[in-house]
Amino acid sequence: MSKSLFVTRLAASAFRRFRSIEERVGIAVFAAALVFVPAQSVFAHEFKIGSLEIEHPWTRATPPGAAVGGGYVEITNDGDTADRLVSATADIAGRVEIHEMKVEDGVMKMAPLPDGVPIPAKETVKLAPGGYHIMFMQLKGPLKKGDKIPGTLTFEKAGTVKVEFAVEAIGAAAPDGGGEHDMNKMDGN
Ligand SMILES: [Cu+2]
Repeated sequence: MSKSLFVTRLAASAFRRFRSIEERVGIAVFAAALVFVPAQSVFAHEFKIGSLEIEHPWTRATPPGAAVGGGYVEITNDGDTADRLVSATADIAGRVEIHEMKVEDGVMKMAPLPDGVPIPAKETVKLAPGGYHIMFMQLKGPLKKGDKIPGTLTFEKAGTVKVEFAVEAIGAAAPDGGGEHDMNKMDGN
């Protein structure tokens, strides 16, 4: 059972036992904290180069023998000039590409982006599962949960910055498993 599903069930059974609004709100806040707090306080890490803020680079653990892995990160451009993520490296990968994943004719397809990912001025661009991502290829060994993978990100204007990719669990939809789907459920959206 996933952590968020467990918390949802915990909250649901608690709701049946506690009647007052105060008690119910208290339980909901407690349950939400269990799901979301660790993603912020324990795992978040960030890097900076020029006017770019590089928020929590992460990747997923891989099973033994896997040849590829995805890299994800959030990049905020505080400057007045557009920039572009043009390449990346990682110690554990023989080759690294910048990719985009999208659905075409109902089929999920992945393609290299030869020009990289645009980072417009005053905007935040998210590399995340299902969209833009960094593709680690020719992996030299399995990515293990809890490890930090040293690497670099190179931007057209800002240059190259050293980063570390935090390895999350296999199948993590987002850092610490707090995926967008879970958030939507919690928000009721
Ligand atoms: Cu890819």
